[in-house]
Amino acid sequence: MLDKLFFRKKSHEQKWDLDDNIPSHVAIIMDGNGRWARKRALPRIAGHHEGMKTVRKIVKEANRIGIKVLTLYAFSTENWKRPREEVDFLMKLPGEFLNTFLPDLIKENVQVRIMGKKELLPIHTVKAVDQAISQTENNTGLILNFALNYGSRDEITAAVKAIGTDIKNGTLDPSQINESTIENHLMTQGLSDPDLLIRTSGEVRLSNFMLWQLAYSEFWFTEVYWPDFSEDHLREAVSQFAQRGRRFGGV
Ligand code: V07
Repeated sequence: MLDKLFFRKKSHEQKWDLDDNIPSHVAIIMDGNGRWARKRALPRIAGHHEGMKTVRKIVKEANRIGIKVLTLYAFSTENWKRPREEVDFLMKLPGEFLNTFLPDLIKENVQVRIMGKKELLPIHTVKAVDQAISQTENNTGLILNFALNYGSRDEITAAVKAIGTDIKNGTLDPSQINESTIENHLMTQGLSDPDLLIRTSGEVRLSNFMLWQLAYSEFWFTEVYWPDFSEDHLREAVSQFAQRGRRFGGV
């Protein structure tokens, strides 16, 4: 099985067989950029910049594998607590990433999406991101979904607030609330739940990432720092996913 999935198709452009059980939606917590830099006696921002290049590599490979949705945790609601200079640098990365790679992403039919609160983001970041969203909104290939100023508790709080407003307006009765009601108010509306969560750099926790959506997902952890994460690591994670049976609480 591992042979079949991991080696036979490696380095070929062909998509994997339909019955290979490729995860449709893969979510990644891209951790370890700062530690990657420290190991090399470089500033943390050098790690973030290298991590941005890894994003490009992994998007390309995800597309090649046939993954439909790739959600990447780029900036959390907690990341504002970092030093001012680091936050300023991070906020320039979406613009730099898109300046460098958007033409390629368009050629590859990738659709860029964002989830998170736009409010606190600098205007230059919002502009870069909005432009990419509108330029790719009709693309039908891989959905590249960046979590930017995202926190899952924040997302759920906003959903509850909106549902409360619907009730107050009389457009919703509490007896009608079901799981779909909640899903339709989350920032992932229209996307399937992640089949596979990957976290790099050896930390084994969720850090306020997609708490609702990851309820039934498989988790795959690696000690590798995000800037060192390679196409082969992604294939290894996908290949292990394909071998695990998921039961959704059934038998
Ligand atoms: C960021 C690079 C990856 C490692 C994690 C932290 C640093 C790509 C983006 C991005 C975001 C939105 C968008 C296009 C690109 C990004 C931040 C940090 C804040 F539309 N990488 N990357 N954004 N890092």
